[in-house]
Amino acid sequence: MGCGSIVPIIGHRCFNLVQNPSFEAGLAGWTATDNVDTFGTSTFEGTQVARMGIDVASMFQDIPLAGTDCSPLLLSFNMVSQNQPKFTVEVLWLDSNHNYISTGLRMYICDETTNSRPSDNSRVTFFDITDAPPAGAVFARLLFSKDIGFGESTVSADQVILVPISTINLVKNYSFELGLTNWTTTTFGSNFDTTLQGAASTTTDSGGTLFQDILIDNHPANSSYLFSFGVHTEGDGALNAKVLWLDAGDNIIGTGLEIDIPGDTLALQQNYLTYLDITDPAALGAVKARILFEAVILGDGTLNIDQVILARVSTDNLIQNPSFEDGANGWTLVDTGINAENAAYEGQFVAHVTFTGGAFFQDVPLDGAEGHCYLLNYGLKVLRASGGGVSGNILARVLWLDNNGVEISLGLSIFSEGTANPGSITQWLVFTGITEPAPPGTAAARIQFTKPRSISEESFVQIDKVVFGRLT
Ligand SMILES: [Ca+2]
Ligand SMILES: [Ca+2]
Repeated sequence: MGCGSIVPIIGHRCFNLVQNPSFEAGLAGWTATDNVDTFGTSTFEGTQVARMGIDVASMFQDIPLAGTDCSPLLLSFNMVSQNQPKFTVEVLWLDSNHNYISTGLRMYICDETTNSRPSDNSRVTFFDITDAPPAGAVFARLLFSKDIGFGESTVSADQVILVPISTINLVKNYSFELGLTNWTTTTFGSNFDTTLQGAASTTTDSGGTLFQDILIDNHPANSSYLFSFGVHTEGDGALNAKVLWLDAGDNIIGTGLEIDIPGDTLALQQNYLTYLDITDPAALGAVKARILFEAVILGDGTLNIDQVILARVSTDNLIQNPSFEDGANGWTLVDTGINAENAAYEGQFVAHVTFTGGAFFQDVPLDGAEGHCYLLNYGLKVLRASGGGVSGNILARVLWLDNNGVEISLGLSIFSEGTANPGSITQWLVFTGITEPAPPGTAAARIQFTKPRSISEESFVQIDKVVFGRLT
């Protein structure tokens, strides 16, 4: 029994397949944890993270594929390190006896990629997609492995997600491991130094455009696509990323999404910042999706892009006014402001909650939601005044509502710890969660964020660019 054969019906498993994904139960569910412990400092989600020590360290979990339709799997996790040595993350396909069949995914994270810069908050959220499980695959082994390090060498991982998605990554040479093969540009070059994943990225010190056209004419009309990438700058660089729809004559006939990233945002991040978004449905007659990056460099600066993902999903982003560029439109605000910011996660505006606490939410009507799971993704920024103590927490929740607006049950709860850098330099943290399947009678999802009162009057929390949609 396995992929490619008839498997017993056990119900559709569209939710996060990882057991104990945020290490709230210590290392329960994780096997063969070598030199791994859980810690309550540097938490990203909830109260604990897995921390791998100075020597070699590894941990894995074998995840049954039953009920996943043998779809490819979207992988996400967050890391922060001290003196990070070489690090690999693998998804291996196993047979029913847990014997290796083939490799679904292997990420290589170069030394120091996830080091805390300058303090405790420059964390990196990674995304990747496996290939389709081969015939006979019964388990996916998710394996994290750390090389021996030097000094205070620790790697902390949190909020691990492995979830079915409709297709593999459709981008060719998506991580620039072959330089600019399959990409079109006159101003971007190859880079083998500052990478997010693998041994190479692409870089520009003069700005300009970089694009790749991807055939989508074999997909259902009006499909939506998940789009993700990582971007890093030194000096002053801004980036605009788009997915455009092209007809058979390569004419642009529509825009699927646009992500506008201010230079100040990237300058303050001091590391790769990742983005995940979902396009509008493809325009009628669309034959290709064009991924287009437009970089602007002012003065001395370099900008790197790595790990570009485009995969078909089952809905568009269902959030109205997801990046607060249209003010409060679509949202209900309780003691929450919409602030103009030079360093928004996306665009110019963010939702801002002060130290006194506050909340905001949006009810998203859903059609035929029963049995389906949804992805939630957002950017979070926390300012914690020096000596202000842990004060940047925010609770993100998805609640299922019936057609009278009455709460049926909880679909997802993310406790964003927001381990903020004390002082004025703050980075964006990228959170992702997958809901449970929506229960019978679900007519809407309430996406809500609630921040308790903080101790320090200087602290605040900002949320920007909220994504909510179905992967399968
Ligand atoms: Ca790469
Ligand atoms: Ca925004």
